[in-house]
Amino acid sequence: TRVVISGTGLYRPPHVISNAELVEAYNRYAELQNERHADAIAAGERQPMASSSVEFIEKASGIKQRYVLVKDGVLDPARMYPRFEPRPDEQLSLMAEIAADAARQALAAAGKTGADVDMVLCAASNMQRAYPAMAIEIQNAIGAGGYGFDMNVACSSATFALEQAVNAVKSGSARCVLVVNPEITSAHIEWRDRDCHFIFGDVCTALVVEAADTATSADRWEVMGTKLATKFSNAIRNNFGFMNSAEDADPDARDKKFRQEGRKVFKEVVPMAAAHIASHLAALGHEPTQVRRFWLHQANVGMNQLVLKKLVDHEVGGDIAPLILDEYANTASAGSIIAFHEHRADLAAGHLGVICSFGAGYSIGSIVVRKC
Ligand code: CO8
Repeated sequence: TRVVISGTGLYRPPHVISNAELVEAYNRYAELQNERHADAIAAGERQPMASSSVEFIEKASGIKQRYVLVKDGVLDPARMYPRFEPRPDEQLSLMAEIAADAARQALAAAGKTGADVDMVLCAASNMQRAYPAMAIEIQNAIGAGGYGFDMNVACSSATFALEQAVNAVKSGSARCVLVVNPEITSAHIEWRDRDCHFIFGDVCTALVVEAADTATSADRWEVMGTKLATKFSNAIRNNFGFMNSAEDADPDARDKKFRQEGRKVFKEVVPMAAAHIASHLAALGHEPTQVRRFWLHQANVGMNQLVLKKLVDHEVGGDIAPLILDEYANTASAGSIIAFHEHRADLAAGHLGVICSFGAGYSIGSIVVRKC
């Protein structure tokens, strides 16, 4: 069975935080902490908190701003995390709400309705609750049949879900799969840590995957192959989990949010990602130079440039590897899908493209597609 991606959708949150606003709030927080601990700092028992800077952020990452679901709380130096209204069980949860929004756009693009969908994969780097699965709530919200389940492979959640979707259609387990990637990163980054406070943004992406012979959309992308890989690493880690309270852990401890050794990740993941893409393309009989567009994971501008340089042996621009991280920041698993969503309309039938994620795990997923 030939399988295609026949539609994509993007939910973009209503609020923007510029680097300047972010740095101003962080630096005020650091000042307040330093005043509070002035005696310990003077006695040499504590290091003062260093300030963040817009110049550092833009130079080190390429990020200029990020979208967030709520701005309230994040920029308050006395709080430094978002303030979400809790919802009763009877109300649609926030993750399901943004997923259903992106899903409706993707379904409309594919010329489908919720009733056509018989598998829902909710794939993201964190889930709002333990159970019932977010995917089942989303399935209900869009009026889909069949079945749904959640998946978490951190930044590679979307590409790993795409392979499951493709295989489900090939095996006959499903006819039309909806993959959604609701990433509410603002609730699991540490806004009080200058090393990572600038990195992430909120967003939700959606994809419709179905057999080529049921697809009616004019914008169809045949999936030529998928390749997934993982290799254990502690360099990106978050210890939040259901055992925390039973371990008498402090819920506010630093290890209960996103943390990473950024330099190590950069050094280790770049060669892995480049080799992964090269071997995947080779297995399909293609050279990297034959690829019209790479929609790469959006974590760091330098990282993407280096992956491409290793692949094609020269610098490439946004026409070959578009960037969206200046506007969206790192949106975990959604990044490469946002790039695919926003930067594919100019490609022609026969053009080859690669969607590739890389991140925590480590995990790498590549999807080779061809415009129908
Ligand atoms: N302002 C000013 N200075 C700073 C700041 C700041 N905000 N932050 C750090 N510095 C300082 C450091 O303290 C350091 O000082 P010193 O030299 O005195 O020690 C100096 O600047 C240089 O710091 P780094 O070496 O850390 O700087 P880098 O140039 O390496 O840039 C990056 C840091 C941007 C983090 C870079 O290393 C990077 O992008 N690495 C790749 C990271 C990556 O791709 N990670 C994958 C992300 S994980 C993921 O995508 C999904 C995870 C799951 C989702 C989680 C959602 C919440």
